[in-house]
Amino acid sequence: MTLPHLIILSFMSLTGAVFAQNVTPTYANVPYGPHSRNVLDFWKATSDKPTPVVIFIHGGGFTSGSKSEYATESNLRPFLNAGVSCVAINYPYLVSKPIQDILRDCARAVQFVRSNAVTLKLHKTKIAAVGTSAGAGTALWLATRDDLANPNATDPVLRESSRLRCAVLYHTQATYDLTRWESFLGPAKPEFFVNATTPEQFYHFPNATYITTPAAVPILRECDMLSWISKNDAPLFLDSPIDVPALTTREEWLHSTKHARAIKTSCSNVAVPCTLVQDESTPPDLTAFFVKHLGPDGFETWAASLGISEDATSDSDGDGIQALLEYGLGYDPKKANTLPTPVANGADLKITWPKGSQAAADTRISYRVEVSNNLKDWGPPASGNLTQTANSIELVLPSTDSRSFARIAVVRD
Ligand SMILES: [Ca+2]
Ligand SMILES: [Ca+2]
Repeated sequence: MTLPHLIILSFMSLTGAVFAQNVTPTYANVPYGPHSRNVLDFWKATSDKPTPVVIFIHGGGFTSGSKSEYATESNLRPFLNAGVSCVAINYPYLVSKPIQDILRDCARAVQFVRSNAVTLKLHKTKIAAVGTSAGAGTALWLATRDDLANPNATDPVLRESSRLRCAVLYHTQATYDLTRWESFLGPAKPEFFVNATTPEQFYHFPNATYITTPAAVPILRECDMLSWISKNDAPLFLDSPIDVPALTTREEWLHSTKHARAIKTSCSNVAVPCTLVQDESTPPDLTAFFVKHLGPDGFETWAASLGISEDATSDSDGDGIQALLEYGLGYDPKKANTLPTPVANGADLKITWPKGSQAAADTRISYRVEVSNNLKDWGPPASGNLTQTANSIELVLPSTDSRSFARIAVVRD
């Protein structure tokens, strides 16, 4: 998969002043919800396999903007040529819904795309988002918020995951808990609020002081992406070129690099990969970012070379060992294998798992060994009992330890 560098939308394009050739969608104005702006356009990449998909989320302060801004040849063609399908969404403006509901609508768009993965031949786990300004903040919220999937929902769309594989944010805001902005932007100035949306308009609060009441707390928390950032969230790529130390205009206040740095700090606290263009000495490669997260990984390349399903849980030889584990242990996914069993090691037991050579060299693969005394409660073995080498994992089960059951999982990040 190769992707030329994504064209960064200029602020001009946010005003709709775009005169570029558009790509006709495969499906246009598909409703993903009941509101008139719950519609999306879909462009299918040509492929005989399920494709990754990028969802574009427009900016405009939640008061303007359109999915059509992303329909251009220059934006879409690099993705489509690289075998990545594209979606651009509209979502309701603040005039009809508060921010907390708009964000949910955008999550529904992700869930809707995922619910149609089979029909549209999309890779269910390779859904990325790209957003500008308000769309970037929304993509950040989608990338970081706990999964909204509700397995008990009567609506099948809401049973789907709302999570993203990765997200690219241009001119993003750090959080839609507006009470936190001063903490990373410094004191606000009156000129920042000329023609601004008020907090009452933003959250649909009944009055100006409601934001300071306990009733507002859960709503502010729901909209606070900085607080949603946690371990294992999707990797982020940020580009926020308004890098001025002292903010003087509303534009700078809304799109300052300080927003991106607040995100980056929160990400680094919990080891979420976050690249900020403005803080890199050499320009980071956006194409490499997409290829890393949306392109075939080591397991998929291995599965494709052997002609088996790229579904990690598949078991093409019916030996009860799922494909990802076969990859991790270097087993043949087309021939029945048996898992290692413990052998005597003095008074102790010892179990040795092999590592597949491809998996052992795959930086996205790790091995998780757990032990148990009842096959119900599992936890890590005592340090010192586990030895990993380049081609095997050896676990000692001491006779003095009641935990005599062991299991291994192959983890793909
Ligand atoms: Ca999170
Ligand atoms: Ca096998």
